[in-house]
Formats: sequence, C-alpha cells, structure tokens
Amino acid sequence: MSSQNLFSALRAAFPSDLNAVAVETDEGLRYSWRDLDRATAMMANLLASLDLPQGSRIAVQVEKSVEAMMLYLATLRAGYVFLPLNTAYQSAEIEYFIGNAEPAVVVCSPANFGWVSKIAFKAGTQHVFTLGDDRTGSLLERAAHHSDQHKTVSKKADDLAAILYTSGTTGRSKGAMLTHGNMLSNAVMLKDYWGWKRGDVLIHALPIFHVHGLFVAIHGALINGSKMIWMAKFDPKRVIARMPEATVFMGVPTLYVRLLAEPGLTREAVRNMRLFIAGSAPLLLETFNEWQQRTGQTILERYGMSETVMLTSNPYSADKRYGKQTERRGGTVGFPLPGVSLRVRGDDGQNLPVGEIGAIQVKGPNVFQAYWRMPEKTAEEFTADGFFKTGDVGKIDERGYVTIVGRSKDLIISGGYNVYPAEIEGYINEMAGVAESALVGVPHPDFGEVGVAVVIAKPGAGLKPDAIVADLKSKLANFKIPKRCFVVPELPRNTMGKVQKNLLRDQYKGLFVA
Ligand code: MCA
Ligand code: AMP
Repeated sequence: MSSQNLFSALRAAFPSDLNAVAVETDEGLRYSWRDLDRATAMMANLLASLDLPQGSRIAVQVEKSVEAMMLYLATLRAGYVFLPLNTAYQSAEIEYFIGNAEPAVVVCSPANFGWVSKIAFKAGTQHVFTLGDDRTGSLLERAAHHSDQHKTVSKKADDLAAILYTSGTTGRSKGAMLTHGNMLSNAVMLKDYWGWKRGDVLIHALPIFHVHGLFVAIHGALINGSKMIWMAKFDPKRVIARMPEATVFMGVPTLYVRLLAEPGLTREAVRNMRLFIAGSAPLLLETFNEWQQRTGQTILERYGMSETVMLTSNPYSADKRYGKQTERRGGTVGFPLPGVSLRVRGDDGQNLPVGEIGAIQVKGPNVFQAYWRMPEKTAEEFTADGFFKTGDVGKIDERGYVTIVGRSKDLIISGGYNVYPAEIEGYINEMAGVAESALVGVPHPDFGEVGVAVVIAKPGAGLKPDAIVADLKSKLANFKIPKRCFVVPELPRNTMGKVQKNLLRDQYKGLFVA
C-alpha cells in the first residue's frame, strides 16, 4: 500500500503553480507553495541528520509563526512525532510534559532557552533548538545548511504522527496519541463535508498548539491547496479588515463574541465569506443568533476533542444521510461526521432513545490509539466494544442533531482552553494555611466560562485571596488562573462528604454576568 504519511497527502494537494502564495502574514510577508516545500524539506533533512530513533518525539513550545507551522509539517515529513505545547505553560508544566514524553528534540523560543534547555537536558533530551517568531533561532540556522530536497518518509495509517496532552477526569495530563490515519481521514472527509473549493482563502487566527488551529485549520487549507491569511495573534479589527480577501474563518466562541463587539462587522465586511466555523467550546445561542442578524450568515458549529479530532458538524449543505437536511441549528453540534459512530448511553450501559440525555461515546477512523504510556487509563476510557467515552453528556434529536448539554468530566473550558479543576486545586491545597479548595466554572461574557476558586483556611491561618492568585500566577499558565478567589469557612457537601460543586456554581454564577 502507498504511504499514508499525512504530509504526502497535503503535499499532493499543493497547486501546480508552486509560485502562487500559500501563506500571507498579516504583516505582508508572503510564502509560496515552493517555499513551504523547500523549507519543510530543509527542516526534515535537519531532523533526519540527527539520527533519531523511529518514533522520536519533537516537542515544540514556540510563538506562532509560519516557520513554526513548517516545523510541524517537517516533523510529519521526516516521520517523527509532533508534540505541541501551549506557549503559556510555565516551568513546572513543561517539566511534566518533557519528563513524560521524553522527546528527542525540544524546540523553544530563544527567550526561554535557558530554563527550557535545562529541563530538557535533565530529562535526557539530546537536542534543543530555538525558533523565534521573527525567523530567528538555531533551528533555522541549522536547517539552512541542509538540502531543500527531501523524500517524504513512508508511513502506515496507524503510525503515530502527534501527541496532544489533555486531561481526563483525574490525575495528570495524558498524551493522546494521534496517527497519520486519524488525521488524514478527518481532513479528507472535512474537505468534502465543509465544501472546500477552489479559490477558498482561510483566515488563520488561532494558536497552533491545539487541534483547532494546528489540525482542523491548517489541514483544511492545505489539503484544499488554499491560501491562508496568517495572524500571529487574534485581533478582531484585523480579522474584519482581511475578510474581503477571504472565504473561510474558524474560531472558538470567544473570537465570535469579540468580533461581534466590533462595529466594523457588517454584511458588507463579510460579503465574500463563505463559511464561519465555531468549536472547542459551546457557542451560546445568543452569539449564534446575533451573528446571523448582523452578518446574514449562519455560523456552522462542530464538536471535537484532542483524542478524536472532529466528531460532529452541522451541515454545510445537504447531508444525504438525513434527507435534505441543510439547516445549521444553533445550540447543536450537528450530525456525527461520515465514518463516525456516535451513541448516547444511559447509566445502565444501554443506548438511550431519541431525546434522552446520557454519556456520549464515539468510534471511528479518527479516534486516537491510546494515551502515551498509560495503558490502564486507555483501557478505562474505552468500552468493551471499542467506543471512546468522551466525558461529554448530550442527546440526539429525532432529526439526528447532537446537542451537548454538559460534561461528566470535571473540566472548565475558558476561551477555548481547557482548565482541569483537579490540577489547580492541587496547587492551591499545597499552599501554606490551606485546608481545602474547589475550583468551579461560572459563566463569563468573553471567555464563556472562567474558574472561580473557593478556599478553606486551616484554623488560625490568615489566607488572602490575592496572595493565592499571585502564587498560582507564578506557577501556572495564565489561562488557568482563577478570575476570582474566595476564602470561606466551609464548602457545601453531600451526605457522603463530597463537595457539591453544582451548589458552588450556582452560588457564584452571577459574578460576571447579569
Ligand atoms: C487569555 N486569558 C484567558 C484566556 N486567554 N483567561 C481565560 N481563558 C482564556 N482562554 C487571560 C490571560 O491570562 C490574561 O490575563 C488576559 O486574559 C490577556 O491575555 P492575552 O494572552 O492577551 O489574551 P488574548 O490574546 O486576548 O487571548 C484570548 C484568546 C485566546 C484569543 C481568546 O485565549 C485564544 O486564542 N483562545 C483559543 C484557544 C484555542 O485555540 N482552543 C482550541 C483548543 P491577565 O491579564 O490577568 O494575566 S482545540 C479543542 O478544544 C478541540 C479539539 C476542538 O474541538 O477544537
Ligand atoms: P480538548 O480536550 O481540548 O480536545 O477539548 C475537548 C472538549 O471540548 C470536548 O470534550 C467538549 O467538552 C468540548 N467541545 C469541543 N467542541 C465543542 C462544542 N462545539 N460545543 C461544546 N463543547 C465542545
């Protein structure tokens, strides 16, 4: 069978005119398809020259840049495993990921070389390179000495392509192992499902260390040979300014909320846009409706996970399996995508009838292999008949639309980033004078949901909420920091003594919204 390397499929979709613009940055830098081909070849040759063992992980924590995307593509091309890391992660977080994944190569921002390389070398990593967001750093310097020709390494569909760290219900982050086949099958299917066509141009304004920006957006554009307008940071005014030259935009709900706050978002501004896609967190019906009224266009909401890439989507056009259904229904995440089996199960492990709420389980070519070096965790998250337990709670209506109503996993999704209460509580509980803590998610107008910490002090300890927050800030990624902290005499508990987080959520739900 021919190689199933995801890069080969992306490369095969490059347009025949390699001099055409593939990526244009918002600052006006232009990269041709030939540039992508040559630069990824040089980086792939650099990686190959290191004589790394098969399956080596290439861990990358760098600011967003076109070169960072090329490094991802080069890793696929050279047949290694890409491990992206959020730029907000601080040293304790990075130490865990590097210690757990044991990457052969670490690439970091030049400014972080001191502390990151220390962690990496301690964990046995042989090679640490730097990559700045302004085309600087040792990675590019070294790659410049290599040939711009490279034969893509052959891969099988079930060969590992990337590891994405994510947390489940308890414990430390787990590395979801995604294969070339997982991602390629998803990308090929979405090209068709979302009606990608010639001339499409994507505005890329998401970070490139999670599924949404790294896989859904980049694979979507590349496998269609489409140009990207590349924004290092999301700026609603800049996105609106570039819309007349674009046709597709992807964002987490916070991006849509911020775009709606701009008077410049008008029907005229979106006149050439074909498709607005939202996901990663629930899109409020209010945002969905307001968008429709203001722009005359209907946001297409879809649902996915790090472990599965994309699972469901509202229709772009008629989904043949459900008759001539074309409606994008706000508040739903649409239909299971072609090839994905999705079921809703009750507590008794049986499939639930239409409309009833239960646990969402999925199966398909897009579902990950396993959690990195955690066979027990992997076994826990799959059913005996091979369905993955998403931890999301939802229902399917009579027309087949899936709605997510909540989560059985204790997870807060803030501005599209996942925050695991157990992790933050662990840090708070270690602070002097803390007896116990609970982190709950409450509604927020910008981020959708944010964390609020509720802390009990040990007898006689004079705990200050500000000091708790300051301590967390010094240790954790910024998006994980609770937006408010309260020191209280006691936490509500059920008869079993378990903290009743639902009561806390209720108590604090009005903190940021009326
Ligand atoms: C920034 N801050 C946040 C968040 N982002 N707080 C809570 N939640 C957040 N997401 C805080 C910072 O700590 C800081 O607080 C202040 O906001 C300003 O920080 P800054 O970095 O300037 O923020 P920003 O640039 O305005 O960022 C907001 C953002 C960003 C653009 C919405 O969070 C973002 O790009 N989110 C997208 C995440 C994403 O791509 N998710 C996809 C996951 P202070 O000033 O107090 O320090 S993939 C996925 O979920 C699946 C599989 C799927 O289905 O797609
Ligand atoms: P992650 O672990 O970052 O891959 O996040 C996956 C989780 O994001 C899912 O399990 C859902 O809880 C959530 N999610 C993704 N897309 C949506 C959506 N459209 N609506 C509601 N939740 C979503």
